[in-house]
Amino acid sequence: MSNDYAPMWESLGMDLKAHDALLDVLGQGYQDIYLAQKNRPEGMSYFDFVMSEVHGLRIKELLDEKKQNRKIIGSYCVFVPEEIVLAGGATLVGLCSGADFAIEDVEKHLPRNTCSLIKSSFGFKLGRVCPYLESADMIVGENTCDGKKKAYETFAGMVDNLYVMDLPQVKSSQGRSLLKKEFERFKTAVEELTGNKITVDTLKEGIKVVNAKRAALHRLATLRKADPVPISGLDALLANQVFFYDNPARFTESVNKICDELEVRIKENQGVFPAKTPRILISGCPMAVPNWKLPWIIETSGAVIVGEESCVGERGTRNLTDDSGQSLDELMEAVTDRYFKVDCAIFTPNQKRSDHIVEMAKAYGANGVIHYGLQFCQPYIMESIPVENTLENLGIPCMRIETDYGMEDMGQLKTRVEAFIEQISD
Ligand code: BJ8
Repeated sequence: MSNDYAPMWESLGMDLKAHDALLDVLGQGYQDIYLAQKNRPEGMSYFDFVMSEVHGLRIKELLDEKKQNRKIIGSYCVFVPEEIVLAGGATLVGLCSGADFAIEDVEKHLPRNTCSLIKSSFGFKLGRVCPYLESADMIVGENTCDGKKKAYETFAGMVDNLYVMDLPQVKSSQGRSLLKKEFERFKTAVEELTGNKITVDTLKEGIKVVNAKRAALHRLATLRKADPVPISGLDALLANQVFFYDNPARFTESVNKICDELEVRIKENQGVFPAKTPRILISGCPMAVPNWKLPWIIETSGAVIVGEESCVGERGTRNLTDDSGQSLDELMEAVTDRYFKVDCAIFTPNQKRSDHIVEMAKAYGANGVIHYGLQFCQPYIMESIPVENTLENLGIPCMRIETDYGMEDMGQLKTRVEAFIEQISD
């Protein structure tokens, strides 16, 4: 990334030295993991460019938007409705939580046994290395797992623009009505922040834009059902990660362009790995940029990932929002309906998630499922046992992995993954 961005980062109050160190590690990781892959679709060069400019050009674009009086809203969870943000004339960005940073400082504020994702969100703030966080006019936290809920209480003392959204934990009518009320409250907060009144037309337009992004990812997902698979799991994961950062219209266009290319590949029986390569479905905790550890291990151990049952994946993008409502209330109901279907492990009971995992394993022809749990993430780790039982009862092999963002367990993970791949290849 060009050094010309240094004044921009400085203006955001970032720690340039620490940020340089982060970019060096990121750049090297990207080189070793992404650029070292073979047979990548040409369209992925767009995502290579996005990643090379993720703290540069994209931040400049956001700051240019701010100069035009457009507000930037940062979020840590797929429950924050982008439809409402866009309808209010603001831009939503995902906040980085995929790498360890400033761990010693973080552990002054959080217990050691906190999941890596939460620790990372603190590390990026304490280390002053995330330009998205520093550009945001509003940061939205949510009451999901206990870890996040309590962490936001501390986080509120580190930033002056934290907005916390309450979320239900049960899919009951009371739960749905809480979600609707919280979305109404969020709509008002967005209107107050931007000074723009959300109307039927702006909300319809917001829904259209976000649906188009999701539909492009649905198209990409469907193409991964082919054998040989036309795109690696790593590349598909990257598209799902960039979903949270990029300009929505440009993102949709770029994903659709890749899909056009993949359709040709499928017609020509061209794959990124040979036909009959063992196929894996990943399920579990979200993988935020630059958390590529497990997919990289899997795809360098003789298997290909064909789907992600994850918030950075199908759990996050599965359903579209109905845009046929004629009044604001009807549209808000539709937004609520759409998000109420997200089957995060914080819900109890959460049978739908197991059902979705089974559905996905079948639809994508997975030979096995790897359940990915971040250490100390109670909701997903607790749920991984019934998920494994459900899958095994149906004859779908499943392996449960618990890990963090550190690299110390790479060797051990690789050995386990290789053994699992051998088991499902028979
Ligand atoms: S809707 S998955 S994005 S909350 S890994 S912080 S659950 S202890 S991230 Fe999530 Fe929204 Fe749910 Fe999706 Fe807690 Fe677990 Fe850490 Fe987690």
